[in-house]
Amino acid sequence: GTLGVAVIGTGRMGADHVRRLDRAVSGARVAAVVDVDGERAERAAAGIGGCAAHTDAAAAMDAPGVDAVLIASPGPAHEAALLEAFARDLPVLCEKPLTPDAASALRVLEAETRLGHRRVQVGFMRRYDAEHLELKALLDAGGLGRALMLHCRHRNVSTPPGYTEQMMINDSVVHEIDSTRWLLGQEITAVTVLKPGGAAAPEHLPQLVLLETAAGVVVDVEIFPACGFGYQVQCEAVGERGTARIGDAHGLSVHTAGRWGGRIAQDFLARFADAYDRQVQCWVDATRRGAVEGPSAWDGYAAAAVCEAGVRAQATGGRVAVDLAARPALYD
Ligand code: NAD
Ligand code: ISE
Repeated sequence: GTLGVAVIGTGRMGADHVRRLDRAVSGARVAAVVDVDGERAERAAAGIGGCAAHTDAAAAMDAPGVDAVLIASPGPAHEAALLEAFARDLPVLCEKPLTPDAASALRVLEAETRLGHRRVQVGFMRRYDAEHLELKALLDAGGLGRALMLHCRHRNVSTPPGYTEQMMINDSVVHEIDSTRWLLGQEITAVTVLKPGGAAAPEHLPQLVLLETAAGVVVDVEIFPACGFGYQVQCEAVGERGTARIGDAHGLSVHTAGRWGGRIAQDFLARFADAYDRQVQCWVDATRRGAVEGPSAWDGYAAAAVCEAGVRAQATGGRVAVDLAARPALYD
């Protein structure tokens, strides 16, 4: 039957997922919404038949017709919601980051391991983006020979309120950390962060994050959280026999009056709209088959462990080795 989903957190991302489940995705319905801000939850539920608004996640998970949970609250609230879902053995799509630090991510991993089966898909939506999928297929087929480097750029127009320097790693570069692990099929072993100087607050200026992988691939990431002009996610892979890049301008390009140009997306909701749709549709389809696919709690934990090294590298200026627990057999 139709999958009844409780959406936890109805802010920017959660409200977009509510709309997506209600209108874009097949086989699912929004059965309940939750927000600590009750009025926001009411607004999200308005106009969706049979959708109840809650301020408490546990109550929403116990509501009639709820078969699965989509967590879109802020990262620090994810662990509690995940453990509530595990207690009811409900399947979960959890927005990234799984949790904001490695110790809490490991607790989630251990709780899922105790259940004995996978329940969580983590919202690393780039794995569902057409360009990223094409690059991965090329690398997997050996089209560039052995991969040696990735050059990545991650630029946002502006920072949301409360965005901190650490969030450059935990909230933003966590996407490159996941796409590096996924594109290359390797763990990340060390992180270094270089900061160009300037007068503005550090969280508005770009930083360069260097990742090293188990097989010696070097990855550089420019994270520029408040570049002012647009949303850009670019990646160029360099292999022994060539290069391939994704994330250049899409869409209409106009040449007139001695100039040429086109549009730049202003945010992730526009740039990754198709990827979010595909991500949620794949989650709904797998869940209805009784399967759990996509980025796992292990991927969420591994990313958190790299982020933790990254935040230490940011603070100390040194190269920090990643400390990764052994991978439970559940995630082989
Ligand atoms: P937001 O601040 O716009 O919304 C968060 C909402 O959660 C708010 O309405 C807040 O009131 C509510 N909330 C806070 N604590 C809660 C709790 N304990 N239970 C229920 N609701 C609670 O934030 P956002 O930008 O929508 O981010 C939400 C999540 O989505 C984060 O994990 C973020 O990292 C992730 N995100 C992912 C992407 C992506 O590209 N995949 C993009 C943006 C955000
Ligand atoms: C945000 O939380 C996201 O996940 C976006 O994809 C990313 O571009 C942005 O920097 C984050 O703050």
